[in-house]
Amino acid sequence: MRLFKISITSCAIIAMMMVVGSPTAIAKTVKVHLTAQETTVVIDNKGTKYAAWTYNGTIPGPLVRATIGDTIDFTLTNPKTNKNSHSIDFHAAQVDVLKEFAPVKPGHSKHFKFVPHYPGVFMYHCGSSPMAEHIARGMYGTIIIDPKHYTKAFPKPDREYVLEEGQYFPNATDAKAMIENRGWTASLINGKIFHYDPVHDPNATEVLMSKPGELVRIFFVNANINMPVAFHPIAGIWARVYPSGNPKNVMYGIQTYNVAVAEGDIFDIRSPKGRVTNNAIVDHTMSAALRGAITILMNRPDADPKLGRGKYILLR
Ligand SMILES: [Cu+2]
Repeated sequence: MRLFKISITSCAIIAMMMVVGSPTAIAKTVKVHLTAQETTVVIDNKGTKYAAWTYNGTIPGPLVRATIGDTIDFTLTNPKTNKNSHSIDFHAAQVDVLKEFAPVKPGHSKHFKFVPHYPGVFMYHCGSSPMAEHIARGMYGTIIIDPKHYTKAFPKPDREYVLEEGQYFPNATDAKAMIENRGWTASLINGKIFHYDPVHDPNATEVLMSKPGELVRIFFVNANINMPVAFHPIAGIWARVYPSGNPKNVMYGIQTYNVAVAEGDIFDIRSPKGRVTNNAIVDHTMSAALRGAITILMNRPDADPKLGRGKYILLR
């Protein structure tokens, strides 16, 4: 009887694979272990140090990625060497804010599971008090929940990149100023000012790349404390924008899209074929763009084939 059940299950899985053409459709458990680290990080291309609070030692925290139907098996560790309580708030989860998202004291840890019910791109962050300080100091990241398969309206991209924007408050201890939006001096893209912009910062060494005509998909999260983001690709147009990254939410031919605080969206862009072009992907809000929120996307035949794939979708 047991054997019979197993063979039925196997047949069902094989049939499912044939329907969607991808083994990723088999539900799996994705183990995620984040450790709160109160540490020093570098926040620009010349090596300026900052007293950060992080997940696993980086701003932003690690990229978490799963497919609809998967189970996220999550653990947060807050080492006893830390001075503060920390927590996790996954925007992809439907749980209890007073239980799963509750603060974890130094020397303790928290474990829970959830099954995401919506595909898309979502922020995660620390919700411990004062939340403005925990996020401003760097306790945020991105979780991508992929749909089970691509469609005509949500095609498979040639390259993928994750970009997360944050406000930089050099006075890390003034939570009141953060709440009142005073004293922020720069914008961070994936944790650094002008991270991928050698045009405005000669110390920048990285850019995003694609080949002319390729479809580039950007997973964008606004991790600012108070400022919406006017997300615009200079010298290009968003071919499609998917609010919250859900393939069912699709808009075409968008020049600038307003991304609310704590919103994540997917942006597709395709460069012209047959010529070298560059885009400057900006937060068109001038106080953000000219203080760090510009990212160069180079579209050229010799684009590094590693970039925008595998572990190189969130460039450190
Ligand atoms: Cu925290």
